[in-house]
Amino acid sequence: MFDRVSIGVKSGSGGGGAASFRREKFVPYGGPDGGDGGWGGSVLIKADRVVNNLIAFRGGKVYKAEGGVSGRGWRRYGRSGKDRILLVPPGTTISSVAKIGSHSEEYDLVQPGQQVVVAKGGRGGLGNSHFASSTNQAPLLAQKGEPGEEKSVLLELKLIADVGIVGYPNAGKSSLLAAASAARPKIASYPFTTLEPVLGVVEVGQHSFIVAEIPGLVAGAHMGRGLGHEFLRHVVRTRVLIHLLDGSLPAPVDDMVMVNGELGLFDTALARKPQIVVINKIDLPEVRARLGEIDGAFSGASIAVLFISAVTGEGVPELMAGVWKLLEAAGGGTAAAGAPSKEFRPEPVGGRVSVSRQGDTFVIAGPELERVVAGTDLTDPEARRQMIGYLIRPELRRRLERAGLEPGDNVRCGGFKWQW
Ligand SMILES: Nc1nc2c(ncn2[C@@H]2O[C@H](COP(=O)(O)OP(=O)(O)OP(=O)(O)O)[C@@H](O)[C@H]2O)c(=O)[nH]1
Ligand SMILES: [Mg+2]
Repeated sequence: MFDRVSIGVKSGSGGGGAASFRREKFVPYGGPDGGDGGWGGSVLIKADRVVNNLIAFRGGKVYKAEGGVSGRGWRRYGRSGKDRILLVPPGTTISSVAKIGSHSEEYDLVQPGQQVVVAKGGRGGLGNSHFASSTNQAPLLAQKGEPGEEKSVLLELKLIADVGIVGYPNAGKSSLLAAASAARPKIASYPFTTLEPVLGVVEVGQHSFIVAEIPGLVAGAHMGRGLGHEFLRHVVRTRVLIHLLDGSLPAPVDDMVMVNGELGLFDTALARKPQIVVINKIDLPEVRARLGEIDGAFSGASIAVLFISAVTGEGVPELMAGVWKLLEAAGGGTAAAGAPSKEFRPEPVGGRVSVSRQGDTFVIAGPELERVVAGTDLTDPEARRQMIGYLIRPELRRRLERAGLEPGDNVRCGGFKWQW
């Protein structure tokens, strides 16, 4: 199963705003009519049953959405860029790779149709009509579109199962799944027969729930021994665990402690899930002979155990009825009842402006303002004059002066530099 992959996503940049003026037959110099740029397309991830694995995302590609188109004269808006929608199987968890100092965000796509915006398209730039004022009726200023967001996201497919069967290799997990459901996992007398989680639907009366066999765990699985702990991520969403123990092994209590230790080392939440402890292979005479001894060992540890034979089916219906009771008590319905989690929010767009001194230059920094600098043709002297007027609004001017600005000093915003 290909169930964990990291991909790059990049939303489209917004289109630039236009700087243009109305031209009419008898109006030699009309008002500003530059339209705004369109929004950049966003990248979305959507759960859809048409896919059942993440193989298509192998290769670490960057998935890009289309950019917005620039605005034009006659106040014509630029067209918005098309969104890019990536389809993943229901049960996929999406997490953004944490930036230093921030938490990574996580989103669960449980039900088909659920979707999340992982990279929000950039806003379009403002056309010059927005820059008209009583003092500037022929603005040459326009704003560049906001750049798209680029990030890397981790996709992880977590099976949606209500119940996980965990235990040592060879304990009989596949046999139990086969006895209780229509699933037909491979069963063999050697360890690690099951290499990937297998699902089966179990029916108890009118009810049904999904049971997953988790590949065998051995001591040190959390350090990669045996098949490692890779599969435990599928257990995270289950609500009840069947802890299956091989009754023919010498010390079932120790085996249980070992497996629980591995669960806890993977995720402490796993160790806290309700468990039903089950001794398997009671059809074997040597096991049957020590049922009392085994029962005593577990009750010494205050643990109630059930006894079954996955081969003959003895005790299996009682076990599944008990599992259903626990599920009902846990509430929340069966399968696909994933924990709600928050949506990715696009980074807050910075309207903030800062003023700082860097050597002999005073720097005005602010994404909104810098986009106006980037969107305006500053080879035109009139546009440069207007830009200075636009940047040094009274409140910014006060801040610059407080920072020690004096006539003759250099001031810079984005790529635009001038002398005070
Ligand atoms: N006698 C007896 N043998 C059993 C029983 N359950 C499983 N076995 C045998 O134990 C061996 C392992 O069974 P599996 O069901 O493949 O065990 P598993 O836990 O899925 O093993 P892995 O997938 O390798 O971890 C097989 O030879 C089974 O026939 C049982 O109830 N009684
Ligand atoms: Mg198996």
